[in-house]
Amino acid sequence: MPKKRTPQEQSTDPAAHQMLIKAEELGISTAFSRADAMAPCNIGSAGMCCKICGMGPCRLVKDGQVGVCGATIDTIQARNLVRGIAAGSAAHSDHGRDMAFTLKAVANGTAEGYMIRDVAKLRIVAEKYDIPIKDRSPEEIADELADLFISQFGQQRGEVAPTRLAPEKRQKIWREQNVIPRGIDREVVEALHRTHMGDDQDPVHILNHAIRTSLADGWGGSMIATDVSDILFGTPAPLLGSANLGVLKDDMVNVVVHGHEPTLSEMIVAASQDPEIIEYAKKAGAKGVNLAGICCTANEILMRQGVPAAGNFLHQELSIMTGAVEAMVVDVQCIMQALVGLAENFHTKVITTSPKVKLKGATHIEFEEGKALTIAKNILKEAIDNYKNRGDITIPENQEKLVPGFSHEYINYMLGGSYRSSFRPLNDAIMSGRIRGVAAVVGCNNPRSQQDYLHNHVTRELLKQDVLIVETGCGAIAAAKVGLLLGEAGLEQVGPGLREVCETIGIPPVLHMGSCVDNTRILTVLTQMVEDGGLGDDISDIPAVGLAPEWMSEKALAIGTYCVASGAYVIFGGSSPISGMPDKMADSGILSEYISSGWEELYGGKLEFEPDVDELIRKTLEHIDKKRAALGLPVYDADRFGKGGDDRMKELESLSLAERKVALYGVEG
Ligand code: NFS
Repeated sequence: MPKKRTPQEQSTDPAAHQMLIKAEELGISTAFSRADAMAPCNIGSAGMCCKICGMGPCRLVKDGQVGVCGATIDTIQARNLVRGIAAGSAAHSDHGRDMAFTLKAVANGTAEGYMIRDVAKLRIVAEKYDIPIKDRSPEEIADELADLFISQFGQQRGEVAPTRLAPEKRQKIWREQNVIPRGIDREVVEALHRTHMGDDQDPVHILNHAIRTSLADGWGGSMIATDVSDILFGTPAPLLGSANLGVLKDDMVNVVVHGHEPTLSEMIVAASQDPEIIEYAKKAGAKGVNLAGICCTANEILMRQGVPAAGNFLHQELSIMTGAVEAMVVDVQCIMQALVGLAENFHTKVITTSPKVKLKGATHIEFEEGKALTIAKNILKEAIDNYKNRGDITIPENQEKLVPGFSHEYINYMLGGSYRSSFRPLNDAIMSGRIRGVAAVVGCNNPRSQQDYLHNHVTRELLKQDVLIVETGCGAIAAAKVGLLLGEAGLEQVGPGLREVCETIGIPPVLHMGSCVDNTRILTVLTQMVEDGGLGDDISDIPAVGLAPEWMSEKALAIGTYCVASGAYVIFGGSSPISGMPDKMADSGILSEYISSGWEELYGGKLEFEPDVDELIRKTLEHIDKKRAALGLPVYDADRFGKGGDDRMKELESLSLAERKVALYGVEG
């Protein structure tokens, strides 16, 4: 029987503790308690089960055992993995497709309430794809760009267009390995075809297609999603936000938007400020409508509008547990089926909005971009009408401020200003050793580990080692909840070199770069770091690592794989979906080894699953130092810069000029 954990063991977040105690008192199950009650199947979780045909499922647990068709363990694991990557790529890319359709509708004036908010970005993106911009209206440019993006999904031959934005050397590697995606949908379909019974059975060949499929996501669908979102809703720049359940209000109608696509949630933000809606809410006895986000929808509207985040993935049920949520509005992805049953214990209405996602028992108000504003207002009116049904509420006080909004464009501007925008100052700081390297700490919550612990522990430990951190997804919200996304507030936790850089530029040591599709911003940053010089000529040369300590979704597998294909070392925490090996099998460990050192040989990046968090941190630092050495950079020395930044300045101020020279340069006179 698996162990039942205490709330403190289930989460590091005090707001979650309060809600988990309430759940226990009311006898309501949550993902936390269900994870405790159900141990994962140790055969399936390790990838030792094949259920792709009706002759099985086959479980390969004995030495030398094969499936009914003769399939070996490595083939089965490769097939399972590529199917997960295909599902993840499909989810991100379908999101990108819908964004491209919205761009087309906006260009043609058929999308109610939408506009092109960032014309500058529209022109920059269009130029990257050789779309003429001179003497053309934003709508004309957007129309052609939308057509180009839409065509990438159904393209049959050639190369998916965004791949040409990668560093030259990277593109050459992809061409040599024949992994450039031909069309976004084509690669997902082919992944399913190849893994149908009796098709591709060479694990290395299957995994080659895993790379191609993931690239269709990172340098395809996801990149399109991010660029179109910025064009339509604005490229993020820093602003002040807040995070955790304390953002819910006891005297307002609370509407939680949850899921992934910004199209509807942005319109709900606009509708919530409409005088007609505010008046409607007041008539219902509330002060107004209070919006809050969960999961990546939270990140989308937090990055651009400063709308507070009620929490990350594992907070979706907990927000309803407050009793203060009139409606939870969901679109696609990461939505737990348990929400409807849970909401029945309270007054919360769960409203589904996507033609692709329905939950039995939920209210369905289907979103159409042609009537977006009207639909958004109708949804809010449903929520307001529900305010009178509110019973007892318990809103935890916990909330923390944060500064999100670090788009690639803003980081570029912040490092060099309008006229000299560049990543060179960042490269210089890495070259001098003030910054040891960069780590992306991204991805989900997983109720099998203590909520937020791995994200924040890894982040804090790396900051002490002068590693600059960029974050997206639920990881970013985890950091936000403990104040790591604030400038000064986070700085006492970081090493002296990094601290000095952060103080000089005026940034937090942890940069929130957006939702999970916005991991493509990280690809763009890495590409520009290569182009700005000093750190080699490909992404694989940069001292950088990607980490997903609490991963659980197939989208995370897709992201991890496209980062590897782009040249990054990627480490996942928790369990590996391909770890299982029957005792003493002849080719034991072949697959784990292949996605690590095998892929490293081909792409310079590697994928590993590391359950031990200390080991994960050690490997991260080791890799950063290995890349520094390969570039001929000075060995990282924590004491080289002594005390950093403002601390150091205060010390120096108290010295005479001569003493200062000695202190600074080690020279007398
Ligand atoms: Ni990413 Fe966003 Fe969160 Fe994981 Fe789900 S919300 S797309 S998949 S759980 S980080």
